[in-house]
Amino acid sequence: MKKALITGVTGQDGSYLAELLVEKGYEVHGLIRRSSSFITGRIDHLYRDPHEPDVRFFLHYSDLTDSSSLITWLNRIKPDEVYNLGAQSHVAVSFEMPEFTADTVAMGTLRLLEAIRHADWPVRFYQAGSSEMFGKVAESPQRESTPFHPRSPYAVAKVFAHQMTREYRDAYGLFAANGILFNHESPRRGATFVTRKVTRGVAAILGGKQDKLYLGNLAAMRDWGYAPEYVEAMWRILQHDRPEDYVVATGEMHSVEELVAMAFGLVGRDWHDHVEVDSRYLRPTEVDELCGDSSKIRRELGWRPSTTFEDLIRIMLAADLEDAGLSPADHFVDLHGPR
Ligand code: NAP
Ligand code: G4F
Repeated sequence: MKKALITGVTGQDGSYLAELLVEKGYEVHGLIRRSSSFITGRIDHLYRDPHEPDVRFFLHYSDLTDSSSLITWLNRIKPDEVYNLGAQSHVAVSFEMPEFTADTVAMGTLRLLEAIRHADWPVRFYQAGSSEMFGKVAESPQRESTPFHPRSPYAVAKVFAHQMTREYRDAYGLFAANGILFNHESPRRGATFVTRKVTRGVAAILGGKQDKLYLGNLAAMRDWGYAPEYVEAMWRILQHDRPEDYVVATGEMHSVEELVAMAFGLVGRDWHDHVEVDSRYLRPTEVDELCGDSSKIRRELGWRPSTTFEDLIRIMLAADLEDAGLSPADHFVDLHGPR
């Protein structure tokens, strides 16, 4: 039985990755932070499922800012694979908390790499890199060789983590690989990222809980995919016979305005009646557009996305409508008309 260690297991990707690895028969260990409230909502079903007594899923307290606990758990668990997904992952927040963001994202990765460097068994390491590293893009679509031009403290810290992962691979021969993942979303997406903010907002408006949705830059363009498919890419990257870096993306780009029009359109509403721009959500420096070229991972590892932009918004909106006590069947309209 293979063992995996996941940082950031309570987050969107950590929860889907833990599910995937448990399904594949791994013994899965997740590191969680101490909090005064419950933070395991996305993974409770794995931890507690009484119908799956064979599920090997364990949680341990740690923090990417705390070397000693990282070293302790690495050496106690002796994982075959380490997935470093932990991060202060909100770009806008990183402008307000640059030091904590760098400590978690940049130094946290280095702490983990140092711990692995001293391990006396073979460990495969996955680093959760981001398309934000391309920032003010030098070419479009972006691929593995596109130069980085980060535009936020978060992105600068991710570039450090990416380059440090490459350095440990080259200098010490570690099996250390970078995924460069473009935006990926799901019903488990944090509520303050734009896709989820919009789908939750639509559900709240239909439920009569609010009338307006306040957003920032509607012109920004992103390449949005479906998170469960992206964690499959992470796993494939670590199963390859050599450590490499891969762009993971759909290759399709949409604006925030298109996202908003789609979400309101799916329930027969005109977004102009509900959306207002609030300058508080604008960023000091913005990434105007991101679109990924994932031909390397498609060619070498056989990974490809299958969920379309419309289906992604439908999946998220249906989940948020249900959460709000509304039936998706009663509210969705057929955007395409009779076929
Ligand atoms: P997320 O939902 O925000 O989850 C982040 C995770 O990191 C949470 O489990 C969080 O724990 C944990 N964390 C935060 N600070 C930490 C610290 N100091 N020590 C240890 N853990 C800490 O993010 P996600 O969307 O799943 O993304 C996973 C990773 O992929 C992140 O590294 C992110 O930067 C990167 N990424 C994401 C995307 C995307 O579109 N989703 C794209 C490219 C790269 P708490 O629950 O305790 O807060
Ligand atoms: O949903 P977002 O906050 O995601 P962003 O900044 O692209 O970052 C996400 O994807 C990265 C991968 O490229 C990850 F590395 C990172 O960890 C995170 O998961 O914002 C998307 C776009 C931005 O241009 C933002 O300015 O939407 C724009 N936007 C417009 N109004 C808004 C809002 N973003 C948020 N969060 N909230 C708004 O009201």
